[in-house]
Amino acid sequence: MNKILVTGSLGQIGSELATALCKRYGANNVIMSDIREKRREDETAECKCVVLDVTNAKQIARIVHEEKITVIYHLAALLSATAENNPQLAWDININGLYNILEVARESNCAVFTPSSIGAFGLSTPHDNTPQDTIQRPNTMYGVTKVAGELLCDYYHKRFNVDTRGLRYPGIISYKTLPGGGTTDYAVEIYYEAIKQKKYTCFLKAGTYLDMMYMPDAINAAIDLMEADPAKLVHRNAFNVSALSFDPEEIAASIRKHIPEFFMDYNVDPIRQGIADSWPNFMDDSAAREEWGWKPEYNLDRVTEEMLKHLKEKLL
Ligand code: AKB
Repeated sequence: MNKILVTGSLGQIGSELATALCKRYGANNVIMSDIREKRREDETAECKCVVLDVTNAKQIARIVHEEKITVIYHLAALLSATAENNPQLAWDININGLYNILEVARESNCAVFTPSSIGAFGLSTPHDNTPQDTIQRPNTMYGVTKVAGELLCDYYHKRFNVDTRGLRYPGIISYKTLPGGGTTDYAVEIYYEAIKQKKYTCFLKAGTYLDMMYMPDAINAAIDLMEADPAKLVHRNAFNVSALSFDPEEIAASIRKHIPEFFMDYNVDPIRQGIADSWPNFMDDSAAREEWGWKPEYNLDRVTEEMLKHLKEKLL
């Protein structure tokens, strides 16, 4: 049985992924880790939870060794808007942190899952039906770290035979843990504000189409990829995975099917708008479908229904 370490496990994806891994493989076989200790009431852990700074190579090696880790889901990273505000820290966490994880994986023979992002693309990338293999010239530090991360993971696989795998995640929507510092965060905030105030001021402008995905699809994608037959994987570290593509007007219209009085206006944030404009409208994910059977389950109206239902229970 594999022993799994999740880094960044108090973050938006890490927290729900850790819970799903505990369910699938048993809580005794999963270790959650994050740079901070659990502190909020809703931060529950079924499994052991340790403090781990991914920029500290010795600390990672000690935990991997002591816990006899065989698989690492490496979720610790800064998101796009935060990374743009602090590019030096973004490089340190997103690149040096990944390098430390890959080195430990090489020495201890661990498999590694690393999320890349739609942020790995840039203005010169085709925006519609963005191909799996295409131009990647991002103009953000986040994008630079994501492209470099994809290449580093490919390198560790080819050069050292480390079993590295990864996905280019779109914006992830969930009602459990809030995202922090991303450009796609509006697609989560809008549901919170729809429940709390029946109105929302959007920081991206109408017509800004971006790939998005509901959390259960994002979790299944990571686990399915890690369980996939390695012989079938051509694009190991950077699979495009698409599920939804919408602009702020379309998500607002979906919410109005349940809250007809919901009102949205705009106060565009130039930094995040600039980032969003450089990202795909929707990606071609046929490689993921062909190589390991990727198939999302949630469309926008189903996501809206679930988000509003769960947030009502949580917030009212
Ligand atoms: C962000 O907005 O930074 C992330 C991402 C798409 O990588 N959600």
